[in-house]
Amino acid sequence: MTRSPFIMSKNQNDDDGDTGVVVETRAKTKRPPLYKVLLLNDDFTPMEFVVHVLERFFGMNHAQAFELMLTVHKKGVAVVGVFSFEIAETKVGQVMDFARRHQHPLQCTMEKE
Ligand code: TYC
Repeated sequence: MTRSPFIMSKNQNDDDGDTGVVVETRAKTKRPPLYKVLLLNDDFTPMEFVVHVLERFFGMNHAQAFELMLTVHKKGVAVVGVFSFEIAETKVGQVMDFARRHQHPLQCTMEKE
């Protein structure tokens, strides 16, 4: 008798060595880690310079940039964006380089989220 996938006779027990459990597998595609870019307060960098940095490198409008600058000024530090490692590293480098060229002590760092 043929082993129909639909009809199993009394004598057929489907004893093909497996347990008949269907295991659904999903490819494990891990999302890449994200990094927070942080801006630190200091007593010397002019407020308008920080606002300009946030507009120029983080795509904020003037109102958003001013508000976030004030948050850093009052709280000491704030997250200004969350990016992949490469983008975060680039942003930090751009800010640090821009601040250094203008002789301001502004500090920008990144940390894994
Ligand atoms: N505290 C600075 C001042 O009073 C302004 C400032 C804000 C500096 C944010 C750095 O990340 C900073 N001029």
